[in-house]
Amino acid sequence: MSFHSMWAELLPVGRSSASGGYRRYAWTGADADCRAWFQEQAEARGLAFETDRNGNQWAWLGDPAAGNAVVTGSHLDSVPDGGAFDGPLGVVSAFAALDELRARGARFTRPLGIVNFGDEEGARFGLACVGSRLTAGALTVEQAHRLTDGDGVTLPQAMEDAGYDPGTLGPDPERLARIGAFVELHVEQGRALDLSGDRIGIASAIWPHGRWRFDFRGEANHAGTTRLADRHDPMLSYAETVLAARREAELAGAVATFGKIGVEPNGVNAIPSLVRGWLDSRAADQTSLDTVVTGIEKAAREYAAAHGVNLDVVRESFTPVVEFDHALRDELARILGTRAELKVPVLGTGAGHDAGILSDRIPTAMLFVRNPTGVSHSPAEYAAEDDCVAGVSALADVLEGLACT
Ligand code: HGY
Ligand code: MN
Ligand code: MN
Ligand code: MN
Repeated sequence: MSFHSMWAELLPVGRSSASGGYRRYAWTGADADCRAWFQEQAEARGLAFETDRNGNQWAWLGDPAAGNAVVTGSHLDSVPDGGAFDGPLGVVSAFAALDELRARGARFTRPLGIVNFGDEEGARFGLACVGSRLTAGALTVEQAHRLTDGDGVTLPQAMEDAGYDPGTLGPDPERLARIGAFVELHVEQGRALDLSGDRIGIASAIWPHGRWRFDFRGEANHAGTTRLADRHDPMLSYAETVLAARREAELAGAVATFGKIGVEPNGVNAIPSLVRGWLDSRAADQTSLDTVVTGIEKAAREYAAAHGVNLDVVRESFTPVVEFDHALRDELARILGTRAELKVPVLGTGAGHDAGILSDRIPTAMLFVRNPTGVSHSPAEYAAEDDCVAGVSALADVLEGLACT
């Protein structure tokens, strides 16, 4: 099946007709449809299909028990109103690259795995890379069982409702021990390749990044009768903090985003009692990231005090800088560098990935495909089909170089 036809088949799954964006959240109907698509692709190619203890899906050519497997793939879930390419491009390209290698008559000397990591975006339960974190032991079973969505549904309950047994969640060192290399192809979430005029790039590192929750607690009151001087309005402290985040990020050459907010009681005519804001901040190095978050928190505390509002700040997740495996990265550059038409730039990224979570357990690497506008986590996310096909061909070359005679 060609890249184009696979892409066309997956494209409508979980897509909103209103915005054209995706709502493929973990353990929902759209996720089930994506999972069914993955299993269909695997079985149509005669690959051994399995779902592991953490809900990640695997398709195997050869027996992984032989060890030293080469694995490729990504994720199929999305952020709220997300784009079509972030995640699915890596999974569709994996199946298409296998088809290309079979057409070339490549002979595999190592097991080849294709993976769909579950709940990479964390859109439903608020933590990114749940499937790969559990597998790598970077998230405990207790922590996973406490994850709860906006409707109060826990992760175990959501898995059960979707027909999966949450009792199996946990680290999977045996599985990781069988993998010699994981290569994730992903649409670039930025414009470096567009600016350099390249179709494909290789990842050098993932910036350190994290998520912090700012809880501003004030005093609920009547919006129409409470004098301004008598208010303890948490919305004001929150708004001033959002502006401070932008200032601190600019000063440190980092990024900081308040993209999610919760308001109680959330009434038009009520001064809020609670405003909950989630900060996503990332920087090229740890010192800059620490500087930004410290600066934002200091400003937030000053604003809260000025309005007689209480503030609690909770770090909900953090991923330290990921330097991808140098030997594997250089091997990809060697393999791809032999193709005349491809200069192969190496670039860092502020986006987190399953390859980053696994990088301290197994050698991992990433390939990026050009995104002409750089836009991601939006229905406008896009990659030209000829760049996607070039990505499939580059991935096929990499897999051939790593796993075939
Ligand atoms: O948020 C991220 O960086 C990734 O897309 N999950
Ligand atoms: Mn993403
Ligand atoms: Mn992604
Ligand atoms: Mn990923």
